[in-house]
Amino acid sequence: MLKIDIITVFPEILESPFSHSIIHRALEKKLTEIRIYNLRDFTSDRYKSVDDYPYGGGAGMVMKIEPVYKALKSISNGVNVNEVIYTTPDGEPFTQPIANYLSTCQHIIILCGHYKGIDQRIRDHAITREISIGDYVLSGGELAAAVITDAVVRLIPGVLGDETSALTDTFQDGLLAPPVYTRPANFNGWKVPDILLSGDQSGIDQWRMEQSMEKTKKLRPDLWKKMEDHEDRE
Ligand code: 6GU
Repeated sequence: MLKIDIITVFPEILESPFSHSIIHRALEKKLTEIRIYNLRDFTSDRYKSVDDYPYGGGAGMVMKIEPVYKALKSISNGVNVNEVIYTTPDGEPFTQPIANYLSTCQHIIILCGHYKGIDQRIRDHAITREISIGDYVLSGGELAAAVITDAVVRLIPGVLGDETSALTDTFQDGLLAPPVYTRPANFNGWKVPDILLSGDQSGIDQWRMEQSMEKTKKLRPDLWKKMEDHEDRE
């Protein structure tokens, strides 16, 4: 079972994201375990300080080594940890293949970045993977950790009701998902495409594939090109 340990200076931010819907149910069904650790609990000075001024001067504070080191040591406690992830805007862009891989792990730790970042020596010696969730800056790594955890947990077998539904996600086959519709078939003249009402399953499958391809070409030419290049190589 995948265990996810998250180290943060703002544990409250991470309460709600895992308390609802699919992730909440995964926790209830014990398909995964998520633990939130407060970095301040691993300080040893009376001010519980987790940050300090940067060597060489400059604006902003830097996350100190000792509390992070102590937290990592206490959490891993000799057991095998697959990845120690640090969330940071200068990390590797998070993608569906990374989520797929992480969902196959036994134990991951996510350290939420804060302030101007963390002492580089932790990155050099204790972090195995640095992940960004996009090219914009968040005020802290907590929301990124929540995004990563959500994307990973929903892929764990048994978490989604319909076992096949993660396979039809946008990105899972390199294409955007086709449009979906539900009742009524006609809302004030806004109509559901006839093919979906036809009962012709192979026609429907073909329509969905065409829609996926058209959408991808139009909205994400970068993804489309990647898929064409990939097919050329095979
Ligand atoms: Cl992982 N952290 C922060 N602070 N900002 C981000 C990010 C992470 N990913 C994109 N922006």
